[in-house]
Amino acid sequence: MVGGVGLLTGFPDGFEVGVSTAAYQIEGAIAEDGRGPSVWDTFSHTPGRIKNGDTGDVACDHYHRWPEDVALMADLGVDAYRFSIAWPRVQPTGSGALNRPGLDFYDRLVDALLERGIAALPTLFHWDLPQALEDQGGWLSRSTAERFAEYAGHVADRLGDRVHRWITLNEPVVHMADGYAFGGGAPGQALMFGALPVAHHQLLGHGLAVRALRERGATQVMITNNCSPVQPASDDEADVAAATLYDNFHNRLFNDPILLGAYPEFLESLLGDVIRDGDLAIISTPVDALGINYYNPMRIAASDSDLPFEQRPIEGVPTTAFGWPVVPDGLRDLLVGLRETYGSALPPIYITENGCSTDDGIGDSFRVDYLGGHLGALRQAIEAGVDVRGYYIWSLMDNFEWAEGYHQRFGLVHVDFETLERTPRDSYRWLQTALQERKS
Ligand code: IFM
Repeated sequence: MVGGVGLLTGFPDGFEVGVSTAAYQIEGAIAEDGRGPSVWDTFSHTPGRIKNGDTGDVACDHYHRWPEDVALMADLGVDAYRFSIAWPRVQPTGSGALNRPGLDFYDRLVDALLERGIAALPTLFHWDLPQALEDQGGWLSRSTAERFAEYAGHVADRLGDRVHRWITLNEPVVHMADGYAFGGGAPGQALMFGALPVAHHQLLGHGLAVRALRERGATQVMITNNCSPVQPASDDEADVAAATLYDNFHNRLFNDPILLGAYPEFLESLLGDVIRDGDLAIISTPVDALGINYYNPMRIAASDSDLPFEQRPIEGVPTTAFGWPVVPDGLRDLLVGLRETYGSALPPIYITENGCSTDDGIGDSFRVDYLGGHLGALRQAIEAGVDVRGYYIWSLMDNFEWAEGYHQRFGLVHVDFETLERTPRDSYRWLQTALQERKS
């Protein structure tokens, strides 16, 4: 394939190609214009939490350099931009007074995107909870779900005349696991199974927010779940059981209540009276689409450790700079599997993240191969009848990769974190060619 020629042929008319980012990973300006502290500010400033002691204080300085970033997207030719809104920028303590300059920032961003013909797809929560809410229990507390829906309503009151599509939460499973079960991400709690209420409260917040957004005229509301096809490490009964268990925690815990209105039975019993009457009706308020972030499949074996399952390497495939296995067919298998599991309850799907980290550098043929392979697998899923409407690459540019700091680079655009200079990589040029070809 020369450049990206032919990359996007065979996708349905209107199939959306976009790029994704998240507020804490790119914005910087953490103490500017009235923004309040978030759990990630606290966590990244705690010694030993982040590789090299990195923080998101400056990140890509997108808060000031956003016009350049919008211009990069326009030149690239993408249809849409998925970004997240920083709750503490809009409502510094997570409840009560709004911060007008914070809302103004997103207002200007949305206008600039629309002027360049780029659709705006905001995510309302990508892990940067206002610290003040964490101090009151964070997502372990039911009231955070209510605060989240109020905040969603405030944002829609301001942007809803131009933004009609919303994502409520990003990867609630990862936020629960990293933030509250194992402690590798903010807020850094290690409660193991004690983190389960975080799942329910995020889901409740999602359902309440869907209602708040719809009341304000939203036409497309979705949640983004991180999903992986799960394979047992062997045919051994214990491994098969462990893989099923893992699938329940990773995939079904967040898909079943939304799409089927019920938790898998054993998870419902673990949640016990965290679930109140009427909650599942709220959580299963119909969504218009499902966002899926896919990175790799999981190979799971039984374990005698604190957890009943453990991850095993997938042999014989390339790995990203992060060490994640590259298995494009896993994307097709995941999507076909979702359709088999949920049937007519499965709404249209958007791949809201897919991408890989590579070593520093502008020549990124590894990323070109990665993205080309995954788009090919996606085309196969569509040919097999799965209704997929879009594909968003993680990420527009290198950014703060959570506990890995600036070490893992996912960008189509390279960022020099000393000078903040942006330089398009080869993958950017390759995608640009494909997008130009599609338009001609
Ligand atoms: O950077 C993250 C993003 O914030 C959520 N999904 C996975 C990406 C890569 O790790």
